[in-house]
Amino acid sequence: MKIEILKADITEIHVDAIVNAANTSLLGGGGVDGAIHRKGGKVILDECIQIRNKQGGCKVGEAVITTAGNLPSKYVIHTVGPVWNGDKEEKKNLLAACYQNSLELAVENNIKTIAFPGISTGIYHFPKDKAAEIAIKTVLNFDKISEIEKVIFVCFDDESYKIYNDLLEKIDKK
Ligand code: AR6
Repeated sequence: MKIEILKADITEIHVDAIVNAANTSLLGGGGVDGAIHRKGGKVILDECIQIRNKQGGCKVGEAVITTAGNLPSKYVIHTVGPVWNGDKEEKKNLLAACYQNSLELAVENNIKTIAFPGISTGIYHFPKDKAAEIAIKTVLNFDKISEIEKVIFVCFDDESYKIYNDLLEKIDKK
């Protein structure tokens, strides 16, 4: 498995699946969620509504999958990150669960290349450095990671891009 760090808009990435930082309603919102629904078109929302009707949305830490409409990827994996407040240890575990469950869904759907945004690091205020550490650790420790060919961490700002690069450099040197 290869790890790549990009400073980019995730809606423009050509991979099997991009991950969306959604909310429990699955009905869209702001941030990366808004961008994905806007560019992907109505197909994504329609499939999200079908999932809602079946299982009542998506819980924090869990993930669901839809096709990707007009986006260059084949699928969108929607996961719901935790809001950074209250019990911080619990929130860290829930963020790890987002990455873990997204990867599980990827393997189940034969997805070989996947791009993650910084789940919870926008409107949900999870500290960017802690979130990046959890993201990288969870990916590297995923038991079926050999079934994935490439994981891209998509950073939207310079600060996140530097955090991911610094962390990966540290790991390389170990
Ligand atoms: N491509 C890549 N990354 C992006 C993009 C983009 N187009 N747009 C934003 N980011 P956020 P959250 C980054 O707020 O914190 C929504 O309303 C952004 O800089 O999108 O998990 C949902 O419906 C940040 O680093 O998601 C939920 O209600 C990261 O993506 C709520 O926001 C996540 O920021 C979820 O909040």
